[in-house]
Amino acid sequence: MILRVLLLSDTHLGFDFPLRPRVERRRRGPDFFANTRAALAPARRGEVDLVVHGGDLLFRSKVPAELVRLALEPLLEVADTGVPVVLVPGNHERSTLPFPLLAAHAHLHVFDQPRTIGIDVAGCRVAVAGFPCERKEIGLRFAELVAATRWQAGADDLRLLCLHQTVEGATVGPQNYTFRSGSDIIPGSDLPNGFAAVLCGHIHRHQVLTHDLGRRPLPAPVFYPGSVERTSAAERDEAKGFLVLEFEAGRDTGGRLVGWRFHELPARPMIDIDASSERGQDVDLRSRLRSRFESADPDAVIRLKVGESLTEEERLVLTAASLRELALPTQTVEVAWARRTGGDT
Ligand SMILES: [Mn+2]
Repeated sequence: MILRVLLLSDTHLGFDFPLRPRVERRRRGPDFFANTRAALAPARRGEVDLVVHGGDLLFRSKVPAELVRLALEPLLEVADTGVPVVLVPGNHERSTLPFPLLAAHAHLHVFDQPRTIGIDVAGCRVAVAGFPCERKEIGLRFAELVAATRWQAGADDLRLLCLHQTVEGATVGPQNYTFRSGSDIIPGSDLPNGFAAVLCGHIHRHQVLTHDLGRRPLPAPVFYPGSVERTSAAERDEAKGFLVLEFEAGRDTGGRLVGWRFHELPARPMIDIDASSERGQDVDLRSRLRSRFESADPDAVIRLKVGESLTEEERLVLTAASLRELALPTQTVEVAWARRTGGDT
C-alpha cells in the first residue's frame, strides 16, 4: 500500500499583503497566496493521502484575525475534502497559531504542544509526531521534546516526525552557509530511529539531508521543501516549490520511503540595481532608472541599492511614489538603504 504525503512550508502569508492598501501597486503578497494554493492543488485533486505544512504559515505573529482566516482557507479547503492536514507552528507564528479557533476542523491538526497525532489514512494507521518550533534551545532540548510527543514504535503503518527547526548540515544563502552546531541546531545524531522520514520547515532552500557533517547516515532522511516564494534576496537563485513523498506502509517497519519528487512553483525573478552606479552620468538618475526598469524583466522584484548620500533632487527620485511611476506596473521595487542617507549634511 503506497501512501502519498504532500509537504509544503514557509508560506509566510501576509508578507506585503495589506488588507486595506493605501496605494495601488504590484505587491508580493498575492504571489505567496497563489503559490500556496498551487502547492495544494494535488491535494485538492485527491492525489495525496496527507498534507503537512512545515510551519511559518504566517509572516509574523501579530496579525489580524482576517489574515489568519485567509491564510487557513487553502488548508481548510483541503481538509474539507477529507484529506488530513497537519500544521507545525513556526517561529514566525511565535510557535502558536493566533486565533486558533479559526483552525478548528476535524481534519486539520495543529501541533499546539509536543504530541503524536494518530490519523486513519486510507485504512492505514499513520502516526505523526511533532511539536511547535522551539525557538531557543533546540540543540539541548530536542531529545526531551521528541520524548514528550510520546511516540513509540508500535502498530503504525507509517511514522513521521514533523519539525520547524534547523538540522545539522542544512545550507542557506548564495555562499552556501552551512549550519554546523549550536543551541539552535539539531545534531544529526540526535534524530531518533523509528521514523520513515523527518518533514521539516524553517530552512527556505529546498534540500534533503541524508548524512550528518561527519558523513554518518541519518536515522531518517530530513526533507525541507523550502519556502513557496522568495522571502529575501538570499533566495534569489533558489528553485521554489513543494514535495510529494511516497511511502510503502508496513506494520512492522513504521513505513518505508520509496520515492519523492520536488515540484517547482513559479517564483518571480529578483534583480539588484545599484542606484549609485546610475549616477554621475550625462543623464539624470530618473531617466537612467526608467530605462533600467524598462529593460528589466517585467515580472521582476527589483532591489534598488542606495549606498551614498544623495542630492535633494535624487532623493525625490527614490520616493515610493516616484519609483511606482518609474517602474513597470508589473514590477515591484524595494529600496535597500546601505546606510543612513538623506541627513542634514
Ligand atoms: Mn520561514
